[in-house]
Amino acid sequence: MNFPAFETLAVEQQGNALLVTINRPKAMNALALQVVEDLHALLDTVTEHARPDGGWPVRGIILTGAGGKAFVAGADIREMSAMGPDAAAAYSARTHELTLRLESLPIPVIAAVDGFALGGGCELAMACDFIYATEAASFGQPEVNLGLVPGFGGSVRLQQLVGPARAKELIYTGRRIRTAEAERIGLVHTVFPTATEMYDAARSTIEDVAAKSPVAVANAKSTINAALGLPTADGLAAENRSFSQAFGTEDMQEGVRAFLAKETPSFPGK
Ligand code: DAK
Repeated sequence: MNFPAFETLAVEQQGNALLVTINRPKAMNALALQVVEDLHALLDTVTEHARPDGGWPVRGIILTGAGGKAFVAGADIREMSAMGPDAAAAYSARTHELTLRLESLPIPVIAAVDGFALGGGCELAMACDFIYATEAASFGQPEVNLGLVPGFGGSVRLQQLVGPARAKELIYTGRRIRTAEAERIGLVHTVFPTATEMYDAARSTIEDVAAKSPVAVANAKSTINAALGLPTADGLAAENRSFSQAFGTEDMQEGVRAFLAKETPSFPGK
């Protein structure tokens, strides 16, 4: 698999996982527009090859930050200070599009957070399927300190994860929270003592997923995302469509056949 040369990303395939590292450690991996554009270019390549029947061995992405101090410390404040309304609108459009693309990928994306995940960094992590973090990580939406409001989906995704009251308290105060609290309120999925253990667990999760039907995993992800925030009856209708479509897939035939034959399934990804 060939990727274009990225100015701000390091990309490495590890088994079935693609480890994507935002690599601007001197600026705490702040989300400059170039980072957003590099992530788009990465997703162009992934989307091209990660179709369930695409035969590509990457079954999940681990998104992280370089340097051990930060996942991402937010939008690049220096770059933002030079923006006028037009540049801000273009930045806004590209960043929103990026989070929607992460959510619509047919494979899971795990945010692996060691250090600061602030502002746009916390929002980028929330656009992943779930967040693994080290004990040393911290999270927050400090935009109010800059006279800003969350602009990268935080007003929407934070309350989906932790509920509106907790989201409001965190956003109104800009307070930074440690991983233990982030886990308690449902923002972080699992906490690890060290970064090594976190990356091992993320890889292991993706290897677990890689043994399953790629079509079923992709459908589960799109159905859960589509059902988010819908009235219950509409969410159930989305699930019904996805469930019935599964009966037309070769993966479902293979999974059921293998179970009845007491064999390990070999999913064709169709
Ligand atoms: N942008 C640019 N540079 C940053 C940065 C950032 N967000 N965060 C840190 N840096 C740089 C620092 O300027 C410093 O650079 P030098 O001075 O060495 O050149 C270097 O990283 C190290 O930072 P510190 O010296 O401050 O290191 P400390 O360990 O003392 O503190 C810190 C680390 C992360 C707690 C602190 O740097 C900090 O508070 N950083 C700012 C965090 C923050 O406020 N983030 C939220 C930014 S607002 C939008 C989409 C998204 C957004 C907005 C709009 N649209 C779609 C329109 C998002 C907005 C935000 O994220």
